[in-house]
Amino acid sequence: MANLDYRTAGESHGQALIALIEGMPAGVPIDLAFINDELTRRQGGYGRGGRMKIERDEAILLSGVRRGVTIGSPIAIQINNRDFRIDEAPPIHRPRPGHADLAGSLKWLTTDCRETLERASARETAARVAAGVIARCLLREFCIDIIAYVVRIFDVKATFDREVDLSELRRWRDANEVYCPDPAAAEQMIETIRRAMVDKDSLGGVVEAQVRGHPPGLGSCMRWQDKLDGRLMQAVGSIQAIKGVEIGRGFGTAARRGSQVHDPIDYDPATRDTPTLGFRRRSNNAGGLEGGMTNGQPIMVRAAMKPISTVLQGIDSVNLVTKQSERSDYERSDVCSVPAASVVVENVVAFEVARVFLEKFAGDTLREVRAAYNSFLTLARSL
Ligand code: EPS
Repeated sequence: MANLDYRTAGESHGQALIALIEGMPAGVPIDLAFINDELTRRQGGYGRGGRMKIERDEAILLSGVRRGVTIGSPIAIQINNRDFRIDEAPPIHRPRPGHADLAGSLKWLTTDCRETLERASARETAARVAAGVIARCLLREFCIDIIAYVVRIFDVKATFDREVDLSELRRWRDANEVYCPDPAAAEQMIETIRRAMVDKDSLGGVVEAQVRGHPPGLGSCMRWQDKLDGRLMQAVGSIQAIKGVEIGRGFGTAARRGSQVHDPIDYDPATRDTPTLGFRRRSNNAGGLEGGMTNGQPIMVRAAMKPISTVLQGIDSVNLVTKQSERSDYERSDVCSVPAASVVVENVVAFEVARVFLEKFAGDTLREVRAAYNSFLTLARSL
């Protein structure tokens, strides 16, 4: 059986986006409404521009699912672009600093940045979200839950209790347009984005994801390629406009002594029957990952997003045809898409967790995966 994996295809103004997911066992119920809700959330968030008024992202399940349940074959999902005009869209000759425009034009030997930007565009993340939700349909069967939310936009930082139930955290997050669990910070974030809009500028921020309910031992320290922390960094770091990824306390650990960083271990027999197997940590600076493997604590991932590179006021650039100095091109853009990026991070993290979950508990059918999972927990509890 194929390892769980996915690919995406599609251009920003092409006919459609495609997600192709392979290696999903048979027997997993697929929740189409869940996919579409996440696609809608990804389109939202305060600070989005004109394009999102055009699009209505909706997943069309082309294959791999029969009567709402996977049958083990590749799952293809199509999301149509309403703004389909790739052949008519004008050439772009003045690369936007920060975008893929210049590097791509040099790479593909063209003076038309559109050849590159059509694929480099964050439009592609709709397909990643769809794939991530498919993975979550499997994780749900094992009560593994994932959330991501916005913790910072520009200089506004959120303060809230990260350890509350995910349902509560989700309720806080979904109560405002910037997907931030702190309502006071959310208001300031909205005002900050509004001011950037007036100034014809753009803003970045920080997103945080948490995974809970998973067992220890996902990922491996045996081959560097299998370390889950490294895989999460690659998956999250490859999301458009992400410039930094931290696990747990991340860069903050460098400024503390070891005794203040490493999370002391306790054993509580009362929680032995949960997926943590009874082991508890007094803190979670490791972000749930040690040696590239889950240790049973929540996985914590943070991602820094740069300000969007298409800015209304333009940035000094060079016309690739004339080689004269000019301001960068502008058609339309978002001012801030950190809230949308949080939806992408949430689902991209989910896919990586499902991937390592199936590596450990592989099976052609959900029943076999469940049996492998239960058998592992039984053996681990009998240590
Ligand atoms: C993007 C530019 C904008 C964004 C787009 C990402 O698109 P357009 O050039 O059509 O106005 O709206 O994001 C999406 C379309 C999306 O679905 O998130 C870019 O250059 O990266």
